Amino acid sequence: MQEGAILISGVGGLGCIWAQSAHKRCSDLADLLLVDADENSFLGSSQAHCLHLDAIGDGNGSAALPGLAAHRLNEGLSEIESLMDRAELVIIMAGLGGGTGTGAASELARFAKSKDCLVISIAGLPFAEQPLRLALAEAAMPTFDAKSDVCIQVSMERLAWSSRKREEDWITGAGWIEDLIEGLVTTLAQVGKINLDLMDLRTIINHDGDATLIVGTGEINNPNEVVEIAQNSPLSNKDISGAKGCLIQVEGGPDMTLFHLNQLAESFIENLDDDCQIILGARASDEMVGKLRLVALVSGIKP
Ligand SMILES: Nc1nc2c(ncn2[C@@H]2O[C@H](COP(=O)(O)OP(=O)(O)OP(=O)(O)O)[C@@H](O)[C@H]2O)c(=O)[nH]1
Ligand SMILES: [Mg+2]
Repeated sequence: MQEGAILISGVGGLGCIWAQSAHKRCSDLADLLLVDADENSFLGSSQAHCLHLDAIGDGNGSAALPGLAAHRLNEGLSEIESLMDRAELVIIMAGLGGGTGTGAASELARFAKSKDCLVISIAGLPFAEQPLRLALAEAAMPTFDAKSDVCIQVSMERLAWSSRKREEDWITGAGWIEDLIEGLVTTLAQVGKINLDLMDLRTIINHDGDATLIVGTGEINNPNEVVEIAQNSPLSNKDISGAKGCLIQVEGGPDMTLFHLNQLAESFIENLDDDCQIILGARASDEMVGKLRLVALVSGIKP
């Protein structure tokens, strides 16, 4: 792995599923780390670095005890230290409300920050009809948020609702999470028409206030619709009007022109502050023929 390395990591059952499916889309550009108490989460991922938090020695999970999961993670840090030393951006995914993800994800974020990595987290929040899980998740959320540079909260209810419309499985994130990670990783790891890098990401993240990530994919002939899809994505839970910083990556096929790029960017930027610092990147790839994808990191949002 070269300098500026990206590490995609999943913590707990759902986090590992999300991380694995996102990593499949960009496996030559990022490393994969899976952390769980349940060894079944590691099946089918031969390329993954796995950290097994064997809480009670039966290999089956940490039985809704976040504190124990956090403790086990800290005991296993030496196993992942060299991976963290190499990484510059760490993406952490976890569904909160169980034991492992709730307890260990923020500890992983803390460790990554201690190694000077940029940390972007995706936290799934449980369904309202799971009150105990919801309470555990809400108690853990502020710490996870504080240990991350950007923490995106995904309501699983919203995810499930949009997945039904797409006739896809919410547990796999219905493609939204994969799109977001793939967009982010290709933005930062590959040379595009206009190249962005981790320095640009740091610049935008450093604005005071909240930050969030937004993604949308649509048809090349309708850039405005791509912006609408991005704004209505189940992953964007924050009001971005008046934002002070924005890193935008537009991806398309070889058929993408500067006209498409400008139209998409302008339609998105309209909602932000007049003085918003904007960094724009673009990339063309054969897989995106006929399509446009917008990935934006928006910062300086009023909390
Ligand atoms: N309704 C529903 N919710 C789920 C399902 N799987 C995961 N969740 C939600 O996702 C959250 C995290 O689940 P997991 O990732 O499996 O939990 P974990 O981190 O592995 O935690 P432990 O297994 O308790 O150690 C839970 O709080 C649930 O709200 C599912 O199949 N159905
Ligand atoms: Mg589990």
